[in-house]
Amino acid sequence: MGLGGRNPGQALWVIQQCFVVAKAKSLDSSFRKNDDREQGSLIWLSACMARFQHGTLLPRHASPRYSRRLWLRAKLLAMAAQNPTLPNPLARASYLLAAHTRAQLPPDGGFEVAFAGRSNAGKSTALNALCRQNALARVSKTPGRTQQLVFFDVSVPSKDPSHEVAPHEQHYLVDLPGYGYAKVPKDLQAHWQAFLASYFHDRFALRGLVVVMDIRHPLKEYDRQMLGYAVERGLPSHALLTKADKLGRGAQGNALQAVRKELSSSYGDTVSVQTFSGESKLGVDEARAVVSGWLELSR
Ligand SMILES: Nc1nc2c(ncn2[C@@H]2O[C@H](COP(=O)(O)OP(=O)(O)OP(=O)(O)O)[C@@H](O)[C@H]2O)c(=O)[nH]1
Ligand SMILES: [Mg+2]
Repeated sequence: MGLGGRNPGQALWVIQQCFVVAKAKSLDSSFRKNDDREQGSLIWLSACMARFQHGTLLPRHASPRYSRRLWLRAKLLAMAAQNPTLPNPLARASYLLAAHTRAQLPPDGGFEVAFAGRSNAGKSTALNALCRQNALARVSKTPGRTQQLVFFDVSVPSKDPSHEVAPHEQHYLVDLPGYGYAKVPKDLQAHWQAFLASYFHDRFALRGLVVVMDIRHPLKEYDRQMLGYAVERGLPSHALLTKADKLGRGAQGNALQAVRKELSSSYGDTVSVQTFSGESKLGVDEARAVVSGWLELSR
């Protein structure tokens, strides 16, 4: 029994719905990691569709169980097509520039959210996950990969393409160089520290700070220093306890509780915290909502 045996008209409709999803997704160059499997299913379903039209939807030996699995998968994908996920205003992020000195910073006046954290903590990975892009920020196993303040543009495009977005309407995500990597030469470390301190001190556009910490080693000295900068100037901060996929559920919960307690005793309620994983995508929607809220972006 093939799909056609169930109800050919309905089966064709379901598969056509899958095509709609496939087409919409292929327009979006950035697939979520989890979507790769879905894309595989869609390619497979496309092949089925072609065979459906030629009256040979499934091989003759296809078992009822196999047919049913195909049917269910098609139905789920069609349901997904009817319930599109929430819009992601960060998905349009594109690389703008990398600044090594103050003079290289883009004009100050719009909205910015900075991502800070120890070297190798997972800042660039978190940024990519929020923007649902795999290769926006450079990720590396080798610590010290991000060596400047890297700006990504998430501004709402101007309605009139001949007009540039005004400086006060510009929206950026900023990937900061990781701190605490011993192999970075001393003078470069001193340069970053001074540059970051001045950036935090008087960057008007800065609306929020995300501090990315490995869930297994949270709240080290430099993390506290960063949070201190933010609290000093009344900037809201959000801590991402990342690489949560490396711990079991219970250990994740314990780590979250412990960090929450420490943050509230040191900084009151100005610093929020959540568990996160760039690998399993745990907590991505929650973090994206915080960042988009600070940037006042809803579309
Ligand atoms: N398992 C797991 N690995 C992660 C996660 N996030 C990042 N990694 C890995 O950790 C390493 C460092 O990630 P990056 O995103 O480059 O870290 P970074 O903080 O930007 O590092 P620097 O730019 O060097 O400061 C890479 O090998 C990532 O694949 C996560 O949530 N889970
Ligand atoms: Mg990085």
